[in-house]
Amino acid sequence: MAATKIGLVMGSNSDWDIMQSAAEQLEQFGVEFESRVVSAHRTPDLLFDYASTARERGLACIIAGAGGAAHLPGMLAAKTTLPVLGVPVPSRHLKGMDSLLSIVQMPKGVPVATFAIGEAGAANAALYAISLLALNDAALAAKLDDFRAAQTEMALNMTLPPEL
Ligand code: RP5
Repeated sequence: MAATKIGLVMGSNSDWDIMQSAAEQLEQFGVEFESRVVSAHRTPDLLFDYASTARERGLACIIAGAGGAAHLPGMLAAKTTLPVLGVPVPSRHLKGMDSLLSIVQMPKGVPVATFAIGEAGAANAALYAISLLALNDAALAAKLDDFRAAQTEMALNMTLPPEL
């Protein structure tokens, strides 16, 4: 049977402000997920264990948010062949450009799908994870269609201030 649960991890609880956008999106679609702090440099043993058991524990993919020298998604991808979706969390000094480049510049052979810096990236990573599950779930695919249709409807109904 296809795995239906998403792993949502982040390097610190300070990432939650951003990563809760992913959690909210998954909740909105009724997708099961587990969330926890897993740090590449503070809890490397946990990281290895988390990634190497992810498939047998029934995860379909892992969304990983990290900031700064954001090696968490890449290290997870090194220890599992499940899809790893990396979210660059904005950092204090470099505004997340460091996180983005750390996550996106994986050497050939160990892929990490990289999303936008910040909340949009977190939400889109969740939507992408949902679209992976929807490959084997027609009801979830229909929910994605409805979600897109609602966005279209909203944009079509947008109004602007009257011209001067
Ligand atoms: C990374 O370091 C985390 O992903 C976080 O974005 C950043 C700062 O962590 P804290 O010092 O706030 O715990 O590991």
